[in-house]
Amino acid sequence: MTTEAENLKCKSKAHWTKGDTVFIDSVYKTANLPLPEYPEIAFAGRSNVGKSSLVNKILNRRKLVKVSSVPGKTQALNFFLASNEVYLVDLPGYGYAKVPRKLKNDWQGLIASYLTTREPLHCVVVIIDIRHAAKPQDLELVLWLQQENSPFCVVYTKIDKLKRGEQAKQAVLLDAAFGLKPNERLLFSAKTGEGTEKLITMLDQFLP
Ligand SMILES: Nc1nc2c(ncn2[C@@H]2O[C@H](COP(=O)(O)OP(=O)(O)OP(=O)(O)O)[C@@H](O)[C@H]2O)c(=O)[nH]1
Ligand SMILES: [Mg+2]
Repeated sequence: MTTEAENLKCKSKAHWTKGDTVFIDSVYKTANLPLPEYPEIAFAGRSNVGKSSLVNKILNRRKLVKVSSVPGKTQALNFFLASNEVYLVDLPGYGYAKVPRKLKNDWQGLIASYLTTREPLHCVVVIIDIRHAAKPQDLELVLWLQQENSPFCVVYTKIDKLKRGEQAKQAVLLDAAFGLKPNERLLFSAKTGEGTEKLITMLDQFLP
C-alpha cells in the first residue's frame, strides 16, 4: 500500500524519467502493437535527425536506444516503458532516399496507421534539425497534426552545431515555415543536453 506522501512523490514532475526503463518490443506490423495500457509519447522525424539520441537523453540513458552511424537504423516502432508509467515510442525515420521503395511504403503505412488510430497516443514529438530549411515531409507531418488537432510539439535539435545567433535566426525561420508559436517548440541538443529539462516539462503537460 502506498502512503499519501509516497503518492505525491511519485506524481512529482517528470517522475516517469527517473525510474527504470524497459525495452518492450520492436513492432513491424500494426497488428503487433502492445496492448494500450499506458499513455504514449511518440518521437517522429527524418532519418538521422536524432530521435533515438533524444529519447536516450530524456531518460538519461546513453545506450538504451540504438543510435545510428548510418541513417535508417530504426526500422520498427520501438516501444520503451518508462518507470512503469509511459510508453516512449521511437518511430522509424522518414525521408531516407536509399531505402527500397517497398520497404519505404511499409514504413510509411505503419507510421501513418499508428499516428491516426492509436488511442493512447498523447503527444507526437516532431524532431527537426535546426540547421536545415523545412523539408516537405516535415511540413506535411506538422500540417497534418495541426489539421487533425492531434497533440504534438516540435523540437529543433542539434543546436550545438550552430552559434547562438544562428540558432535564434533559424528558429524564427522554421517557426514561420511550420506556423508554430514559440510555446509549441523548443531548442535541444542531445550532445550537450541543453533543453532536456524544458522538454521533459513540456512532455509532462501532455500526460494525464
Ligand atoms: N551534434 C549532435 N549530434 C547529434 C545530436 N542528436 C543526434 N546526433 C547524432 O546524429 C546521428 C543520428 O542520431 P540518431 O539518434 O540515431 O538519429 P535517428 O533519428 O534515431 O536516426 P534513424 O533511427 O536512422 O532514423 C548520430 O550520429 C548521433 O550521434 C545532437 O543533438 N547533436
Ligand atoms: Mg533511430
